[in-house]
Amino acid sequence: METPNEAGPVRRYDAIIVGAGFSGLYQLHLLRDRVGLSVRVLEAAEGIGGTWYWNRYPGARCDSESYYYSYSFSRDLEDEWDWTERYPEHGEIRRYLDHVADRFSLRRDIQLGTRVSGAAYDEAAKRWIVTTEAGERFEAQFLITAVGCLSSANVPAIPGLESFAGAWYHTGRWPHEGVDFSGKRVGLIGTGSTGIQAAPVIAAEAAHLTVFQRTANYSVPARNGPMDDAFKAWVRQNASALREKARAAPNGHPFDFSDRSVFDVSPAERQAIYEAAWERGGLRFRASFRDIMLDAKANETASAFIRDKIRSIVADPETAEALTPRDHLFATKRPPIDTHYFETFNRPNVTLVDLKKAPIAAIVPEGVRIADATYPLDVIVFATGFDALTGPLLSLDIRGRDGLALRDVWADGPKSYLGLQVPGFPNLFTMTGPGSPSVLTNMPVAIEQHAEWIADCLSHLRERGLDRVEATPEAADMWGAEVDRAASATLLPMASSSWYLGANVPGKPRVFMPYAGGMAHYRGICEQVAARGYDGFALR
Ligand code: N01
Repeated sequence: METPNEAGPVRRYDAIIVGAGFSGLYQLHLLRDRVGLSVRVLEAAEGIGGTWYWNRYPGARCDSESYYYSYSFSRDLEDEWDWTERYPEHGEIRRYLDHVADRFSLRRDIQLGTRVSGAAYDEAAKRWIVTTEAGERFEAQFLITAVGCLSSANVPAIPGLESFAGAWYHTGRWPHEGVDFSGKRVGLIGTGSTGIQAAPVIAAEAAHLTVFQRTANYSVPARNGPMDDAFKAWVRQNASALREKARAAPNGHPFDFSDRSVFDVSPAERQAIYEAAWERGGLRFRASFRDIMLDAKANETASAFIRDKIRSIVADPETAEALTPRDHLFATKRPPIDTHYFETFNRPNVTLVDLKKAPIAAIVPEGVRIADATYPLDVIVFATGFDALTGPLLSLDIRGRDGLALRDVWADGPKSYLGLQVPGFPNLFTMTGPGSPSVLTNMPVAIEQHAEWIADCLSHLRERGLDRVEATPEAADMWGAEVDRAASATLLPMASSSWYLGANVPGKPRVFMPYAGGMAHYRGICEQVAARGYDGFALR
C-alpha cells in the first residue's frame, strides 16, 4: 500500500527483507507463503544470488559439496535439480537460485537495484522506516537482514592505488563480462580461500602472475570433478539421510567427525589416515580426528602433515619455505581447499612475493612497490577479503529505539542474542549475524534454521495478537558469554590474523564473532528458547 508524504510515497509491508541471496529467498518464501505476511525484499544487486551474484572471479566455486550446499526444505526441488560437479561453480549456483526464485514465484516480491541506506525504528508507530539510496521509503513491522556475512569488500587503503595506470578489481565485485588476462602481468594480493582458488586459473591465462602473500596458508586439495551418474543416484537414494546427518552435525556438513584422537593411533597409522584424507580432499580433512580443532598438539600433527605436502609439491625450496605457514595452526583460520594451488608456483610464469619480509609500500602507476623494488603490473586483483559479519550490517545505518545506532552499540564488538536480535532494536532479525554459527557451518543449513525459527516466531506473535519481540539485555549478555565460552573451547581464537576475529580490517575490534558451539547444539538452544515462550525475548 502507498501513502504520500513530504518525502514521497511510503510503501507499507508487514516485513522488509534486505538481500536476495540464499537467506532472503527462503525467508521470503516462508513469511509470505506460510505465515501469510506481505513482504518486500530489497536487493542492491541487479540480480538475485547474494554472494554468488558478486563473486564471479576466476575459479570461484563453493567449498561445500553441491548436493548439500543447497536447500533441503523441498524434496521436489531436490529431486528436480541436477548438479554437474562435486563443488558447484559460481554460475551453476546462480542458475540454481534463479530456478528457486521462479519455482516458488519469488520474483514478484523482490525489488532489485535497490540499496538500503538507512533503517530507523519509529517507536510511536512501532514500525521500521527503511530508506534507499534512490530516496524510496518503506515501512514495515518487521525488518529482517539477509545481507550475508562476507559481502562488504575489503579493499586495503594502500597509498597510491588511485595512481595505478592499469586496471584493478576486488574479487567480490567481479565484472560480469569477465577480465581478459591474456598477455597481461597480473598481481594477486591475498592468499585466503579466494586467492587460493583464483591463482591457478589466472596463472593459466596471464603472461605472468605475481602473488603477494602476507600470511602463508594451509590448503587441502578439493578434488573437484564431475558428479557421475552413480554418485548422483546414490545422493538421490540417500537424500533424506544425508540432510538429516547435515542437520545433526556440528558444522552442517553430512560427514562424520572421527571419534578417534590423534593420539589413539601410531604415527604410521596417523600418517596413513592423513594421506587418505588428503587423497579424498575437501573440508572433511578436519574430521580425520576428533581433536584436530580442540587440542593444539593434536592439530600440530595435521599442520605438520600439510607443511610436508607443501614442501613436497613446490619445487623451489625458498618458495616452498615462504608458502609454509608457521604462525598459526591448520583450520584456525577458515581453511581453503584448492585445485593445484601449490603446484601453480612451479610454473615459470608465477612469482611469490613474501610480504612478511617487506610489506607493500605503495601502489605506483607501473605496479606495486615494495622497499626498493617495483613489480610492473597491468592488472591488480585484490583477493583481500571482507569486513566480515558486522560490515554488511553496519553499512545499513540501522537505528533502533531512541535513535540508538547499531554502529555505536557495537563499537567494542558485536553483541546479540542467538545472533538473531540486538536489545534496543525491536522486530529486527539479523540472519546469520554475529553470534550465530553462520560462517562456521555449511551456510544453507544455518540459513534454513534461522529462516524457519524467525517464521515460527512471527507466527507465534500473530497468533497471540502481539506485535513486538525484542531481545533483553540480560539475554544478550548471557549469549555473549556463551559465544566467548564456545570459541575458547576450540583452537579458533588462536589465529591472530583471522577474519573471524576482525583482524583483517584495520581498527576493527578484535572479538571472535561467530558461534563456535556447533550448529546442532545451537539449533537445540533455539528450539528450547521457543518452547519456553521465547525465553530471553520481551514479547508485547
Ligand atoms: O578473504 P580472507 P577471502 N596487504 O580474508 C590478505 C569465504 N569464501 O576472500 O591473512 C596484503 O580469507 C590476507 O592476509 P592476512 C570463506 O569463508 C568461501 O579469501 O590477513 N594482503 C589474506 O591472505 C573465506 O574464508 C568460498 O595476513 C592483505 C587475504 O588477503 C572468506 O570467504 C570461496 C591485505 C584475504 O583472505 C574470505 O575469503 C572463497 C593487505 N593490506 C571465499 N589485506 C567458498 O567456496 C588482506 N590481505 C564458499
